[in-house]
Amino acid sequence: MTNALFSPVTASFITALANDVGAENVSTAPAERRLHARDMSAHQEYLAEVVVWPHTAEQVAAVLRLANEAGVPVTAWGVGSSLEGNPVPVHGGVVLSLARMNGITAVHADDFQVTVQPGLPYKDLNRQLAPLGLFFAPDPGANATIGGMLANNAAGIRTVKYGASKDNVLRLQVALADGRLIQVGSRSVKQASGYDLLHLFVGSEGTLGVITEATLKLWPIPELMSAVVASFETVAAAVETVVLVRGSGLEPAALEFIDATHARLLSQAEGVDLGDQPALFMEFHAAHQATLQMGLDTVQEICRSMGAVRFRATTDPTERRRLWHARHAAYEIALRAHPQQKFMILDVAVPISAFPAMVAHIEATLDAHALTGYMVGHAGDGNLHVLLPFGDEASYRVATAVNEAVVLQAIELGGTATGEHGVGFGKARFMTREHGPALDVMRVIKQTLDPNGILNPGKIFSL
Ligand code: LAC
Ligand code: ZN
Repeated sequence: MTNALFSPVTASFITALANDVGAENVSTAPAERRLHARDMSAHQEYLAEVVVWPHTAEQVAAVLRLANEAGVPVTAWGVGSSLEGNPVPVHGGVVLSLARMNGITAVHADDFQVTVQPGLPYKDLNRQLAPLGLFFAPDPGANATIGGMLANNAAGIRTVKYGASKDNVLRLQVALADGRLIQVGSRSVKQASGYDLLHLFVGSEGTLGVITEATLKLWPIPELMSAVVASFETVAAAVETVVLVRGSGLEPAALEFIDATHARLLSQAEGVDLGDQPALFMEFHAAHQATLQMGLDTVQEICRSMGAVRFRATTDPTERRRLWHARHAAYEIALRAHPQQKFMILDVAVPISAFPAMVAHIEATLDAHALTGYMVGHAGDGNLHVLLPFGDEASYRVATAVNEAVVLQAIELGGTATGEHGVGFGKARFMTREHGPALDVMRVIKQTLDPNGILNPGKIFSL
């Protein structure tokens, strides 16, 4: 997409970039540009004109200063695992990859904190932290980078207990459009000092600044973990159980819902027996066996009272890992099952009490369009996805209409257009409806921090 607001990347601009970050960290090769043109969704791809790989915060700041002066757009890139086109360079310009800033800067084990560079994938971080008995809790599934997770406020399966990315960060260093480097937040867990700029940058999708360093909260790896799968005759019984389990005060570490079509699909693909009925996956963490057992007994009682047809609890690590692997890979498994098709991935969230109504609305909408969709959701926090296969222009239009109906219903129920995948360009058209005049306030903030609009243009607001 070309835009009169932006300048093209020129030979002298490339030379200046190479001066700032080193010629070996700048590429205009078509292959590199193609590798940074699309995310993991089916959203359209756009090519940047140049890809750069800075190694330091100062280099990130220098690239932004240069681009700001030249009027060239800059889109930050972690690993491209997002699902709403969030890091796709829709206006061309520079893709600023954080891939080479992927180290741990400092471990503050006694404070349960770690300071990292933004390009470090969270699974790699957790592998390195494991010997210390600590982990970073948000787990979006794909091996997203810390910077990308914070920029999009990614969440995942364990959010119900440990919170989303925004709840697990204390301090950021951010490069602004004009090349300033600022610190926001602090290493203190309690913070009451001035405006909460930390959380302004979290979820801003690279439109207000580029995260160059982050201090994260860590949790002790739980002593004991159990996994539970419970199947129900009806979707309604399964989702009502979700509300009861939350209400019991048990604090599940995960409380996931899958519908019958998805249960069948995952069972075939992963060799885990999930039956062919709507099911809940749960995980419980505890420091003592007795606490864990008491929790499991309560959960079993709740599930039975809701007419569960199967209930299986396990503390066996291999079985637990297989089960969660099947859940984490739900999207990839659906993709493999429909090799000729693409998927639209819905992502809405509602207050937990409205979750049954949200699910019922989705079922009715899919039925009305005679569509198969795979429902899967972080039910414990009211977050729901539908994976909708489409093959041609006509089925794409139907999927788009279903997405729209579901988003509008989520907003109607007091929820939001996106629980965890962010806005990108996929959800931009719903922002006015969701936020009303608050969207104008967001625009003012954007204008203040990025007056030339060079940072990830075309996201959140509109193309
Ligand atoms: C999941 C991704 C799609 O929950 O967010 O599997
Ligand atoms: Zn999800």
